[in-house]
Amino acid sequence: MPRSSASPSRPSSSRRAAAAPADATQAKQAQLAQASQGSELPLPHLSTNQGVRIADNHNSLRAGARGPTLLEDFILREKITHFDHERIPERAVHARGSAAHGHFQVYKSMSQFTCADFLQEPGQKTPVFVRFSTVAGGAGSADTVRDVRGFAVKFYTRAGNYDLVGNNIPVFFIQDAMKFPDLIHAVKPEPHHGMPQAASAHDTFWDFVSLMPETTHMLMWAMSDRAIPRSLRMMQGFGVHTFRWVNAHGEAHFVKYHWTPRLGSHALVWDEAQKIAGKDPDFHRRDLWNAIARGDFPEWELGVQLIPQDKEHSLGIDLLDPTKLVPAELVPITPVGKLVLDRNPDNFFAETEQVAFHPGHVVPGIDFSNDPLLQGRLFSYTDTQLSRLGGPNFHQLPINRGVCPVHNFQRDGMHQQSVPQGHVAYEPNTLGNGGEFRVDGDSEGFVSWPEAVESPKQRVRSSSFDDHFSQARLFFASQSAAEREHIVAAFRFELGKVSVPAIRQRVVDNLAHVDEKFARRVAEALGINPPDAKAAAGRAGFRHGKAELPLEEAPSLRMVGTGDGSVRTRQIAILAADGVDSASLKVLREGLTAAGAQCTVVGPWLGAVRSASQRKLEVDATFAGMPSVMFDAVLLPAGAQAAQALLGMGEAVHFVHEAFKHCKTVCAVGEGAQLLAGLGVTADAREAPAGVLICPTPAVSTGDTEAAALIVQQFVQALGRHRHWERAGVDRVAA
Ligand code: HDE
Repeated sequence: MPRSSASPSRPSSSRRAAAAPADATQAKQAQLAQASQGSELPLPHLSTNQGVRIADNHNSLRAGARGPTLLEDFILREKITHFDHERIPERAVHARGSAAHGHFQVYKSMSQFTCADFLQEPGQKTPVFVRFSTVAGGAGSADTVRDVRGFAVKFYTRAGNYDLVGNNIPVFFIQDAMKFPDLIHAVKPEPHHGMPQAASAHDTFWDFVSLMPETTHMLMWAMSDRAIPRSLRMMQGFGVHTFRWVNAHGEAHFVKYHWTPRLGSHALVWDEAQKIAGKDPDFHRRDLWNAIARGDFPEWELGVQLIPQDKEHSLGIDLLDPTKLVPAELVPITPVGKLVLDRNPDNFFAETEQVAFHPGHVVPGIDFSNDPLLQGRLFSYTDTQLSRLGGPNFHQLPINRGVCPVHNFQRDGMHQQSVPQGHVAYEPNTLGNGGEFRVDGDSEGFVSWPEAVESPKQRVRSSSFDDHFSQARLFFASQSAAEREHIVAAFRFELGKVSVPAIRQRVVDNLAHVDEKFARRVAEALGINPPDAKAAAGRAGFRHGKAELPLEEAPSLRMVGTGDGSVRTRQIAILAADGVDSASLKVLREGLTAAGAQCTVVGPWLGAVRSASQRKLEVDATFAGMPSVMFDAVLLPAGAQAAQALLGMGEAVHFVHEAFKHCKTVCAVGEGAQLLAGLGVTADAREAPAGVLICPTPAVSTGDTEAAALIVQQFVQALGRHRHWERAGVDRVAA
C-alpha cells in the first residue's frame, strides 16, 4: 500500500479539529492516518503503480507525431485500466450517502444492563464513523427527495466493531425479510423505462403497498415531514428493531435505540425540498460538511428504552414486529451518552463509499432479537459487501478496521492486504506459537443469549403481528395540526402521480382504517370514490388484528417544538442593493451572528453594493446562486433607495414571497417593509402574521443599541421556532 512519509505527521485542518478527543478515538485516527496519503506526492516525480518513473504524462506512445498509438504503451494502458475500474457497484439501497467521523461518549455506566465494553465507564470515548443516506435513489440523486434516511453508526470499540445500522424513522414498511426485495423493486425506478429516480410517487410503489396493509404505519411516517429533513443534523435516528442487552450476570433486557439531535428535529416544506433538489442537489451533504468544517459539530444524544426480558409481553405490543414502536410515554427513554461528529472524511471513496455496515457486527453484551426482518438483515449485509467491495477481505479497508487486534486463521481471498506468516492456518494447533493453541470457552468471547427455541419449522406469521392500523392511527392523532396537513398533502401529491385509479382507491380504502376523515380528505383530490373501509377489509392480505393501545396520542411522535430553540447554524439571508442602510444592517448582523446564526448578504451581483452612506458592502451571494430555499430566514434591511431597487428586481421579490410561502421568519426594518407589499401583509407591526417582524423605524441605524438588541431578540425567538406553520394565506402567494 503506498504511504506518504509526510502525511501522518502533517495534520490537515480537518484533522487538527479532531485532535481534542483522547484515548480510543486517537487510536482510530492514528490508524487512518497511517493509511492516508498526503495530497503532496511522496516523490517529486510520477511513477507507474510498479514504481517505474514516468517521463511524459501528456503524450501517449505513437508511431510518429501524427501516427497511430501503440498497444505497447504500458503507461497509457495502466492509467486507463485503472480509470476504467474506478467505480464499484453502488449500494442496492442507501446508495446516496454522506458521512463523518466523531466520537461517542458515555454519560454513566450501563453495566447494570450490558457488559458492552464501550458502555462501562462514565466519560469513556469511542471513535465512530457515521453515514447518513437516502434509500431509494442512486448515488448521484438529490439529497432532499421524500424518502427514509439511513442513520448508520460504526463504533470502533476496544472489544470489536459495533454497528448500529438504523433509520430516521422508528418503524419499517414490512414485517418479514422475505418481502424486502419486493418492496425495493417496487420503489426503485420502474424496470422498463428506469423512471422515476429517487421517488416513491409512481405506480409500482403504491401498487405494492396498497396490497400490503402492514406498510400503513410506515407510510404515515414516510408521508410526514420526517421524510424531508431540513438537515441531517436535525433528524432523529432509531435502531428500529428490538435488540438485546445482556449484563455480566447473564441478565437480559430488550432494548430500542433512539438518537435525538441537540438542534431538534426539523423539516423542509415539500415545495422547498423539490426546488432544492434542482438548485443544490447536495444540500444535505454540503450542510453537514460545512457545519463540521466551521466547527459547529453536530450532536445527538443516544437513549434507550429498556424492557426486562420477562416483561416482553407486558405492553400489548409485539417487540419483534418492526412495524411497531414503543411510545416513550409507555417506556421512558434512558439517556446513555452523546455522539459528536467533528471531522469530515479525507476521501469520499475510501471512507464514505467503502465503509461497510452490518447489523450483525455486535460485541459481547449486545445481541439480537427474533424480529424476522432483523434476522434477514443478518444475512444480507456481508453478502452484499462481497460483491460491492469485491471479496471477503473488506474488513481490512482502513475505514472498516477495528481498533482492537484481529486474530484468526482465515486466509487468502481477493484483495488480501497483509502477509500472514507461518505454516499454521487452522485451530487447534500446536505448531503455531510453540505451545498448544485452543479456543474453547473463552469467558470474554461473544456468547449468544441462550434463548430456548423449540418449535415446528413453518412459514407462518405470528397473529400478534396482525394489527396494522392502531399505531398508524396513534401517529396521526399525535401530530400537530400543521403536520397533519402536510401528511394529507403528501398522500395527495404521491397518489396524484399514480396513473391507475384502482391503486389510488386501494390506498385510500386502507387509510380509512387509520382515520376515516383523513382518508376522505386524501381521496377528495384524487378523482376516485370515497374511501371504502369494508372493501379494504375484504381484500387478500388484510388482517383483522386490533391492539388496545393505552394512549390516544403520544406527543413524543411530533416534531414541532423539538430542540432547544436556539438559532445555532441557522442560515439568514440579508437582502441588499445599492442604497442599503449599512449601519442597521451591521448591528443586526452582529447580534444574529453572536446568537450563533450564519448571515449571508445576498444581492443582485457579486462584489459589493454601495450603502446609503456611500460605504462598500460586500455581497456574498446572488439571488440566482443562493435562492431563498437555501435559507431559514430573511432580513430586509432599511434604506429607501435599496427597497425601491429590490422591488424592481423580480428575483428579489420572488425571494421574499417564497420565504414567506415556506413559513420562514421574515424581518423587515424601516423601508425594507416595502418588500412585503404584494404578499397582502400589513405594514402594521401589530397585525403582522406569525413570524413576520416589522420594525417601522430604523432606530438602529441611528445607533440605538437597545432597539437593535430588541429586534435581534425577537428575530432569534421567531427563528428558534424553525417555521411558522400557522401562518395563514401562504397558499395564495405565487412563488
Ligand atoms: Fe438495510 N441494507 N436492509 N435496512 N440498510 C443495506 O447493505 C437490507 C433495513 C440500512 O450507510 C444494504 O451495505 C435488508 C432496515 C442502512 O452503508 C443491504 C433488509 C433498516 C443502510 C441492506 C433491510 C436498514 C442499509 C445495501 C430487510 C433500518 C446503509 C448496502 C430484511 C433499521 C448503510 C449495504 C450504509 C443498507 C439490506 C432493512 C438500514 C442490501 C435485506 C429495517 C442505514 O444489505
